[in-house]
Amino acid sequence: MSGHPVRAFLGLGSNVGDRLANVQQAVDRLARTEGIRVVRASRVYETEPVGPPQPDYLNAVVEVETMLQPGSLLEACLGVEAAMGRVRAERWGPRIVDVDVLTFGDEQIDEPGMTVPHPRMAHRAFVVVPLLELDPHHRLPDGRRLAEVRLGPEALGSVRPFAPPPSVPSSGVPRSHHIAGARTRPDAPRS
Ligand code: GSY
Repeated sequence: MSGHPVRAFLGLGSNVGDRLANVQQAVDRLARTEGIRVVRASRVYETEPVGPPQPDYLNAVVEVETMLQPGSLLEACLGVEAAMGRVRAERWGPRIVDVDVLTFGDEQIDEPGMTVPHPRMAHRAFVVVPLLELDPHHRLPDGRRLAEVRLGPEALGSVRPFAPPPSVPSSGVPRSHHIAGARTRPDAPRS
């Protein structure tokens, strides 16, 4: 665990079984993970699959505060996937649940098995649209704000609001006055 909480965004997706229940279960499991506090969640969107033909996804983004190091946060996300029965068969194939680390504070991490910010997030409407809801001033590593990303009408049309945000259970990590990567005012520079 690190000394102070870091704000991170996680992408959730499901296109197998009871998709909405899967997204909710992923939020619940994250909230029960030591060192993670789920702060809030975006609405749930139904999204057309990117990749090979497969059923539509439900996607959402959650904001968390975490005391974990990036690698441990990734492990926790993979642990949620495994606990929910995800078997990693086909790389771009259908899945019960997907929990991706999209951002970790302002850090840029490029290690085997972990690239953060997620390298394709700005190209994926199923990430951009829910993340915009939570952090409209979000800055990408190239300096652009997320709101400046121009997604074509086709990409935007592939993402439709489906359900209100999953409920966010309270979790044990205490609130801190200083969250790395968070802003005290929307336009303030990142801490
Ligand atoms: O990258 C996560 C899994 N995934 C998704 C997804 O979550 N949503 C949509 N719309 N398409 C996807 N293709 C893959 S792979």
